[in-house]
Amino acid sequence: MNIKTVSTKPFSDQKPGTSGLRKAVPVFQQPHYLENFIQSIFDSLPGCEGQTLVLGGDGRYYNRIAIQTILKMAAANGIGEILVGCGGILSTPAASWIIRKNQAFGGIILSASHNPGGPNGDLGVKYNVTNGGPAPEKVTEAIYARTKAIDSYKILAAADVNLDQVGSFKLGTMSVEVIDSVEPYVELMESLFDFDKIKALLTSGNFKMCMDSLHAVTGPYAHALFEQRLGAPAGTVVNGTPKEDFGGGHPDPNLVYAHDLVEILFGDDAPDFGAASDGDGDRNMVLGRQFFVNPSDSLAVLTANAHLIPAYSQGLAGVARSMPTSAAVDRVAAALGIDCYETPTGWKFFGNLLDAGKATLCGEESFGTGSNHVREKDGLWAVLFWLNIIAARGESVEQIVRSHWQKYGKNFYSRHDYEEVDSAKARELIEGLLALIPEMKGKQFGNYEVEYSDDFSYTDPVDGSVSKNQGIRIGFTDGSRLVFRLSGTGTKGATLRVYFESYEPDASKHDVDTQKALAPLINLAEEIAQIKQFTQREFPTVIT
Ligand code: G16
Repeated sequence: MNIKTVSTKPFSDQKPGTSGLRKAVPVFQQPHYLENFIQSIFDSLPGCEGQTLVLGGDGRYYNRIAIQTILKMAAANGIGEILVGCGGILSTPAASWIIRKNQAFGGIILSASHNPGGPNGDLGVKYNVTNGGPAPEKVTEAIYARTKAIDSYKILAAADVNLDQVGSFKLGTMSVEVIDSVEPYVELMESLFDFDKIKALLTSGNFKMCMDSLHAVTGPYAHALFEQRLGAPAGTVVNGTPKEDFGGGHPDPNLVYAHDLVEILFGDDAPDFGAASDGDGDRNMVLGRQFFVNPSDSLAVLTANAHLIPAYSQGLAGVARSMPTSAAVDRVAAALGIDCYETPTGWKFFGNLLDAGKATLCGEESFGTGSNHVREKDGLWAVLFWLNIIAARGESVEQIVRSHWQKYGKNFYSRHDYEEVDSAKARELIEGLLALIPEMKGKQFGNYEVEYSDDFSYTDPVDGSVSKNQGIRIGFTDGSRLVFRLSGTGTKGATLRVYFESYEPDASKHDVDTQKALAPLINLAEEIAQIKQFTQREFPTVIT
């Protein structure tokens, strides 16, 4: 074996964010940049020699090149076997499943999720642990510490592996299994949902759906599931061929970036159901005919209807949501008599709760929902969950959500994103709010009286680890709240996220436009945080 040891110097900016290391492609293309981070992962994994790792990504630009480098470095670092998705493709939930199914040591996922791709787009590298979920903070901190001290990396001098054919190869002494990227995931989905019922719905002739894969990784999975396995007509999946630059689009399933789908669902002769997923397939947006389902509501509706799904018909152990996610699911959990956990933003925080059997379903306001079937959020799983509910209840998306609000009340909820703002100014805004926290309690702003204000801190109920500085909360005595935090996934400047929530039990008021219902809180956020001044923006980039 021809293993080369290459001298290198640390880069100072390799701290993993909310979900792995995300940077612009040209940053990753700097000599040694990718290699340093990968070697730091291997150096932080005691006992990885001889073990099996899973490798794949969302197919974005540089995916293939990075995979070849990682394979050669894995071989040089004594990894026993790598399972890699055919074409280098694995959606994030599929990668999580492959790790679990094969009891692998862990996996490396190449994705920058919903961030744009292409030569000037973004790339990301994330390490997932044995449970199939994103590495917890203690692991990412160890990797980061290593990136600051690294002085060399190891790589095998060898030819590239043919990734486009399922089969077994050798790279030095390491085995490389190129596996079918889609089939194991389809089998998993079939084991969870009532495919016969969903198939009857999709082939009834009375129900039309549109799945927009946004030229990203879910295309092959969605074709296999909806059109091939569940009988939906060809053309149900649109933008279903993954492209390295996502067709120039922004693969983020929200009302702004998935506007083509929104136009279809809000247009004439709209389908009954629409859904979109993101770059790596872990997010979902669900739409009914002329009806948008807020992700926080989606989690609440899935929880309230889980008894209709074969995999969850025996009941849920508990549910979990990230702190900024609305409390809609809390009300369902209370009615079901199950625990509801509030974690910081980042799917990694759900891992312990799922492993310990404390939570069965998890969800986030950022278009993420999932369950204990894998340890990542799962976009197509959520779409199938909705289809299964619709098939079982025989009602439209809108009817299901409206009757949910009628029963539990409605949490009016919105998130305003200010993208690519000056990092120093964004930090100043946050510092200003932190300084206000001690004097907030009891303060009166018009009709609003502050009940509490803090910088959210989380103590993991399973391992006792503490995660501080997870977002500023200002809660009012009427139950409404404001949350401010800086995104941990952006790569250009800073992204400020402001979250608004209020509760309305009276069904006769549920039709009010969300932005109107939240206007007093939106104005209050401006008054308290001076968002326009710090961001130099009159309006948010994205309103969800
Ligand atoms: C990641 C995390 C999610 C988080 C989201 C947004 O998702 O896994 O838990 O909610 O980022 O995080 P932030 O608000 O810090 O930008 P994804 O889909 O980008 O991997």
